[in-house]
Amino acid sequence: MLRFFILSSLVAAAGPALWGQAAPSAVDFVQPTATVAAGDQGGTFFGHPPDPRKTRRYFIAAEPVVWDFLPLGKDEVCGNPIPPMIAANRDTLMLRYVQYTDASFTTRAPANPTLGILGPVLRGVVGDFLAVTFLNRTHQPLSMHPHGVHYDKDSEGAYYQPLPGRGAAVAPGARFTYVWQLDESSGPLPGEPSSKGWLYHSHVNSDTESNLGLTGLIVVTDPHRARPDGTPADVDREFATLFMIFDTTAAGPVPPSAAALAPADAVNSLLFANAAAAAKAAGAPPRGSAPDKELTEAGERYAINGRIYGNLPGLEMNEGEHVRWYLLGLGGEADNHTAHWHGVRLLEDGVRRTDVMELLPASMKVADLVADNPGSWLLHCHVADHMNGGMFARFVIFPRAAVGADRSPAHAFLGFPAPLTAP
Ligand SMILES: [Cu+2]
Repeated sequence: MLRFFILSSLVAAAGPALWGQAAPSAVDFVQPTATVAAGDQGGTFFGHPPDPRKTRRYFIAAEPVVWDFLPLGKDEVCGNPIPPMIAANRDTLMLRYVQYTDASFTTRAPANPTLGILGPVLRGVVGDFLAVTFLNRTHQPLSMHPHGVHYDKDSEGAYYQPLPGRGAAVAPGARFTYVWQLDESSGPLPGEPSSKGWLYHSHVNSDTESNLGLTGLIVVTDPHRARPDGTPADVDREFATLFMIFDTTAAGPVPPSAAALAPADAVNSLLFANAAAAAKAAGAPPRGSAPDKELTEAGERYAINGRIYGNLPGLEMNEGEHVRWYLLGLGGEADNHTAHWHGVRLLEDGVRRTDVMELLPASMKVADLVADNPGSWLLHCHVADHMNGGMFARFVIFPRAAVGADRSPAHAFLGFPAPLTAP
């Protein structure tokens, strides 16, 4: 209730003047390619519907969310004092991908808390198609652009000239069904681990949309090394972690008029009235000047899955388990990360033993570990500035004898299952 009141007040305080004074943005360049009036014009793969016996169906909406980078309110791992600018600005308006169980988009699929801000994990084996119906429940054109899979132009989900595909920019309220083939080139080579992780993210204004939280993971498994449900047969548990410095001042486009926004859209409309937009309206300092740097630093969050200072929950496993970790990076030139696990050693992409994985923006790596050392351990970025900024989490290996709440549950794979659509 208090949170709603604060948001309402902020929306009211932003006022119509803010909308009128915003500078034109790159998004003004965008002509949505999928509209409410046209209906869903997707669902095909190079002109034909995919074989339903090989197609896994997903229903993903983009929705606004009030995101807390620090839900515990403190650092229980390293005991750092939380910087006042972060403690005072915990609620951040972001966008995220949310999975639903069917095309009515009424029942949410269970979400995995260890994924944090990451969207739902989409998965299949080589030979499958993923048919992903995307519904845009925000006020700005968005998309889903996949890495690593095979697609035609309409299912590329990226907006640029000339001739953007039909799924390049999905208008507010509209939907589009992307069809992605998990062909041989999207799966692992025989010498690679039995599954690969690929990023997906919105790609109308890619950088801004990643900073708003619109990212996720696709997992493709080698069918010869898979269980019947498509999960890799040689591992017991999966985790995915995105190392990314979020710029929480990332501004969305400005709606045509404040009057066009319904009250129910208050949370969504506040996205357009965030700190960056307010600064612009007030006369923003030139880029690179000291005040601009302060503004940027005030909005930076050195996060793992959108959580900071040890606030990412659920990285728990049991002694003896074979655990697969999908490592992702995104962001800008400061996003050079070195993910370091204490207490365990990992096999990087099947070729190198290490306990540090190097990540650059759009890096996608697989690390396998055997949980052979029970205890509570630190996972952190080894870049000193990033560690100091809160880019760390705790993971736990429960001893073999542990029972009950001290044992990690057996449902251990990422993603809400999407069975093949026809038997
Ligand atoms: Cu880092």
